[in-house]
Amino acid sequence: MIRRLATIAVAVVGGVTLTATPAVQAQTATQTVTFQGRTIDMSRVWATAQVCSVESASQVTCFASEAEYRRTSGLSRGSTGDYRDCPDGYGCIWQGANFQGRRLQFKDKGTHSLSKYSFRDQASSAFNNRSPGHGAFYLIDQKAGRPDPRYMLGTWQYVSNLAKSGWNDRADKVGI
Ligand SMILES: [Ca+2]
Repeated sequence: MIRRLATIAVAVVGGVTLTATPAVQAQTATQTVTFQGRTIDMSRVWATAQVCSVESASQVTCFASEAEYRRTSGLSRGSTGDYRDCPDGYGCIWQGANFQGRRLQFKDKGTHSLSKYSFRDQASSAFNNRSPGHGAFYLIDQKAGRPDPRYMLGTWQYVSNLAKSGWNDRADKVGI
């Protein structure tokens, strides 16, 4: 009889644990974005998106291709396939070196957590396409218990391969 009670108790604990799991996941910082006319969770978007543009915390739009981004945004010039794809007024990071792969770009002032955009420890090249007076674009490596190292890109500065300075797949936040 004692053994049977113990079995029931374990089963109840197991049930509670399973029920609690989705609630814990929901507390993870997420960002909703507009992608192909729908509002979806940022963590799901990179499966098919190529460019995500952060205009503000509440306005993030993603595009399936560079061509779609340029057409939708009314940019007259076609893609160059390099750092110049980063539009005027934005700080951009790319998943690959030489400005290849997925691009995430920021316009509004402040510090932005890259984990919100599923881009933490992913940036391999970057460009600060902001005119003088707008200030620097920073890549920030978050450290516990000591100051966060920063990689600064001045106005119109680009880096084709962050590995050369030890910053490949390292940025946790960006500052703009
Ligand atoms: Ca990091």
